[in-house]
Order: sequence, then C-alpha cells, then structure tokens
Amino acid sequence: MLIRTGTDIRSSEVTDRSLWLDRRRFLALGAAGALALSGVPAHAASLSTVRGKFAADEPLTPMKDVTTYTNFYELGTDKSDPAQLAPSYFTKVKPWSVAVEGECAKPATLGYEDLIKPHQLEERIYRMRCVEAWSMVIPWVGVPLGDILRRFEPSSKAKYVVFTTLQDPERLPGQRRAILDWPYVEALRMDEAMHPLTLLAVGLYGEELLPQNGAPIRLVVPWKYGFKGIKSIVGIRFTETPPRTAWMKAAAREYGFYANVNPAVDHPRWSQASERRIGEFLKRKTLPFNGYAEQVASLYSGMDLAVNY
Ligand SMILES: Nc1nc2c(c(=O)[nH]1)N[C@H]1C(S)=C(S)[C@@H](COP(=O)(O)O)O[C@H]1N2
Ligand SMILES: [Mo]
Repeated sequence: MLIRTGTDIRSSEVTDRSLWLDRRRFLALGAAGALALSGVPAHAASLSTVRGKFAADEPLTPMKDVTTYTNFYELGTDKSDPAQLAPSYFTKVKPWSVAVEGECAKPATLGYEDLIKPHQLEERIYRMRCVEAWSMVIPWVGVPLGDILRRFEPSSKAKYVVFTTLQDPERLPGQRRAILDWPYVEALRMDEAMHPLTLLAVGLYGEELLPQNGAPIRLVVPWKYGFKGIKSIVGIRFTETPPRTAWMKAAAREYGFYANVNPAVDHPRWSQASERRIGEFLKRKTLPFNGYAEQVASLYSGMDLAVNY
C-alpha cells in the first residue's frame, strides 16, 4: 500500500497503480494464461522481474501517459506522434541485434536473446526529467548496463561508450527528413555507464517496451536529461575520445555532453529550476541530479557543472 500525506492523490494515479499492482500479483502466479484472463490487451509480452534497487517512492506516472507522451523524433516531433505512427511503421522489433565494438577484448554482434537472457531482469522505479522541463516516474524493467558491458571486456583505452539508434527510414519515417543528423547517437563516460543506476531497459510496467518507448532496448540514465536515454539501440562502441552526439551536432550550446539535471544551470531558452510532473497541475522544484545526487554527485567532483553542462 502506498501511503502519502499532505498531498492530493489524483484518482487516475491510484487506479493506474492499483491495477498494475493487482496485475503483478496475478502474473506472480506464473500462469502463462493469466494475461489472457486478466483482460489486459496482449499488445506486449509480460516480463518476469525482481524488485531492483533505488525505487523512488512516488506515485507512478500512468502507463497511458508514459506510452503516449513521448519524444522519439524518428517517429515525429510532436509528443503524440510516436504512439500514433509506431503501429503503422515501427512494428517489427524482433529479431533485433546489437553490435558491440571498439576498445574491448570481446567485440560481438549479439541477438536480443543472447544480449539480455543471461541476466535477471530488475524493476527500477525512477524519476525521469526531460530537458523540456516535464517529468515522470516510470517503473522500468531492465538490466544494469555495467553488467552487460563487462561481458565484452572493455580495455583500459575505453573511456566512453557510444550508442547508436536503428537507421531505417522505412520503419522510422522521421529519418526521411533532416531533423537531426541520423542515426541518433548518444554517449556516456565509462564511469557513468558502469554506475549501478544506469539501466539498459527492455520494458516498463512489467511489460516489454512498446516501440514508441524505444523497443526492444533503450538506455535509462535517471540523473540526466531524457535525451541521453537513447532508444532502439543497435550499436554500442567503446571509444577513447568522446563523440559528438546527435543533440550536440544540432545545438551544442543548448545540449551538452553531460546533460546532468541541474536546476542551477538554465537552458539558454528556458529555466531549469522547476518542472511539471505529468499528471500534476502545480510545478515542482527540480532537484540537482534529478534527486540522485547522493548516488552520483561524486562522479563530477572538481568539475565546473556550468561549463560541463
Ligand atoms: N533515438 C531516439 N532516442 C531518444 C529520443 C529521440 O528522439 N530519438 N528522444 C529522447 C528524449 S528527448 C526523451 S525525453 C526520451 C523520452 O523517452 P520516453 O518517451 O520513453 O519517455 O527519449 C530520448 N531518446
Ligand atoms: Mo527530452
């Protein structure tokens, strides 16, 4: 039972969360047929998970908002576009493979199963904050990225990890227009990638990711702005030097490499001091490192975060 005091719980949140908890109990029975009986549309397969670390104790953003209010420019630039276009275009996400290359002893191209199956899936409830000053609380399902990366034995030259999204204008029609320099590229410093909070997500709300949320594999870095969370990853490369990410190429002054959530450093065109939690009316204060300072601030000690934004 979620107990809160002093705040108004919207009924939609309560409904959404309790439905989800009921459903999890149902799935915990382990019956494959449970899904069919539960009346939940079988649009995505359910996943078996264990409760992971760092669970934010805040009301979850309803699944409907998480899956329909999205940024995925390969499927349109309006928040509602990806959910609307995905069912016509981005339907096939399996088979899927990821090429892992660069500064490592064991480069390999692995299918989704070989990449993910050796690991126990965890549920991680994270606060997420978009650079556009809206936020959500999302129950992700995934594997700590570090556990996966270690299997490829990165060398001492591996200082960064670079991720690439699928390039396929048939399935991702937004790539037919030069909105960004496709494919979308994002990167983390090695210590950020290996941090236990960093997740390679394959699902949310106990189900496989829907295409609009970056199926079948996407990055989740809860102390950074949402654009670091690259979707539908097909490439992972260990490098000695930092790459220019897709957003740095588009507007380096607005979107830095670090992109740590920082209420003290405004975006050139708007304040970052507060945010709108999707589903809430009043704005709330944005927290340094999105509330994860205790876990990650030490990664940046000695750095001027106004310069390294
Ligand atoms: N390939 C790709 N990944 C992307 C984006 C994108 O446009 N293309 N948008 C980013 C931004 S700005 C945000 S806020 C998050 C949104 O993730 P969500 O829709 O699952 O909440 O995805 C990020 N990952
Ligand atoms: Mo974002």
